[in-house]
Amino acid sequence: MPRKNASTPAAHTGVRDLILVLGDQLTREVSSLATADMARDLILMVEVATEATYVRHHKKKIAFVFSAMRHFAAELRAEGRRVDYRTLDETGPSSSFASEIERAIGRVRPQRVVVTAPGEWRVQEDIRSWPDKFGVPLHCPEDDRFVCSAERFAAWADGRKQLRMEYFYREMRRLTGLLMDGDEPCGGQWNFDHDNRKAATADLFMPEPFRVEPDQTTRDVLDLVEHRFGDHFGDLRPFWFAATREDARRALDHFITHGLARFGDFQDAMLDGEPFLYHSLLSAYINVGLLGPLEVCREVETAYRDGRVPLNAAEGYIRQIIGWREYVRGIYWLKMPDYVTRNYFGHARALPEFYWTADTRMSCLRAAITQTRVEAYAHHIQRLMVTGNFALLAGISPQALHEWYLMVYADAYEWVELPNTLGMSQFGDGGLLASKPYAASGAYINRMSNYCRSCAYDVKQSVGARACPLNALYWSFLDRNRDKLARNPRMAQMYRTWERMAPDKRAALLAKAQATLDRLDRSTSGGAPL
Ligand code: FAD
Ligand code: DLZ
Ligand code: SF4
Repeated sequence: MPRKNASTPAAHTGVRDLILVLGDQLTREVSSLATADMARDLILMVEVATEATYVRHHKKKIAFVFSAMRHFAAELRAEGRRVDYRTLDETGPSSSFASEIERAIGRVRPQRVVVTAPGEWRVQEDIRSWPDKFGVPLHCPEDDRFVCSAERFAAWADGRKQLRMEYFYREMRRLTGLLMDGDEPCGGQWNFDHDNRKAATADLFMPEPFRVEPDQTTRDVLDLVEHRFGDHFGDLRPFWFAATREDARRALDHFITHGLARFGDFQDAMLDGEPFLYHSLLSAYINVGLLGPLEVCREVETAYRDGRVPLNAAEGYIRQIIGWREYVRGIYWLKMPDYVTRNYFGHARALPEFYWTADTRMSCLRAAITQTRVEAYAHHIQRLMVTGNFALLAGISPQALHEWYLMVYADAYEWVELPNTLGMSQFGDGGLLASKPYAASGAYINRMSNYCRSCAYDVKQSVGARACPLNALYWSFLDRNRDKLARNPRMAQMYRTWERMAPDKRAALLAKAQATLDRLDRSTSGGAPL
């Protein structure tokens, strides 16, 4: 952003509200802007060092957020709004939201600071301290871009023994009217998930992801990120994210035209060399506010009602957004700040080095981590059943893993990432979010992908040098957590199978698992990769 756009004190006198718009609040109708007065209020947007480094985000994530922020500020100015935008070069290497608010208050002496409630607990706590610190009243309207407010979720959760997503989702369907025929769900059924578990085959036609050529604003940001955050994880270029609402809308149209019809069938599939399959790649755009969650769902519903996509695709997609996305946010605000410390299994192993380097002989993990490094993206089943599953079986600290997921994905914000990682993927909350751990042996990955064909390990073997490491790790995970899991009715069958195994077979599996974990620990301190 050119220096001439920076605001001077003289340009912003007589300010009523100083409205701070955060990097994930890039929505024209966001609550802080909804009642803004063009003449008397000043919008503040700041690129700050702490947000880029509180975890060392993937380079592509920082570039995406900064570029989207700069484009958004330019759009607001084009509408005639007064915007004070501070680039990272202007705010400096130790800048934070608090330091920039303090400076702005000094510059323009507003009557009030206004900011839409932030998405993360840590930012909320910081903002709450500002009235005392800076002596200016604060107004923090709710973030109404979500279907379900934190209060509504708490009321729904109150008195329930189990918080099952499915029941919450039905309530959201009724509330929004999405895919409803009167009081009944379209097709007579709420959930078509059983139709959505097809494995992909390499001869399927794959849509190309929607790509945007970087404009000058994005190119400036790419140079900045390379210069300032060159040592962060991940490849910065090629960079092809949409950074404006207009381009994000085009990405949505592209997905509905080319991907949605098969989204349902192949939602859980994985294919070597195909990082995106029929996924929408919209999470980063929705999470910063370039697209509205309900806007996306309504377009998907229209595609179904027009006969362009089958019901299982539209329902499967809408469930992810008004079901899972809203549900994990509800859990986050219901359970923070303690939630982040939960560790049901007491897992404490360090994150393996290969989560950064992809240097592993396990083809499934190599593929998921390589594409994470290159694209700042992996689809849900890769996150849950490849990187998440391995960490669960190997007893990796859920907090270390949480930090990794928060760093490496372009769509990662704690409110959505933490419940998915700690709750869904690691069962760290002891079953609040998931009814059983998402733990699987190599057989699952072999069924849902073609990774095993190119792997150094043999998925059919459980012991021996070439055995797929996940197989023995799976049984040892069950064995060591018997007291925590055996009474779970959804785990009963697996425990019966384990108990029926011959004692020498069980001993061999446990010995193999221990050897794998020893090797993993040695590889983390410089030994040969697993
Ligand atoms: P699609 O497969 O096309 O799904 C459509 C949309 O549904 C997504 O864009 C997203 O908005 C929503 N969605 C789907 N699943 C979920 C879910 N479980 N929770 C919330 N929203 C969902 N999603 C994030 O947005 N940010 C994260 O930091 C994040 N971390 C995750 C960590 C783990 C361990 C796991 C298992 C999942 C995580 N997810 C996260 C959920 C999901 O993996 C991503 O939303 C999805 O992969 C994004 O890709 P997509 O847009 O192509 O999604
Ligand atoms: C993710 C992010 C990054 C990398 N940088 C900024 C920034 O410099 N300025 C900003 O306003 N927001 C940024 N964000 C998004 C914030 O981290 C996000 O708004 C908070 O975590 C609240 O959810
Ligand atoms: Fe992954 Fe095991 Fe298959 Fe290799 S054999 S790709 S480690 S599941």
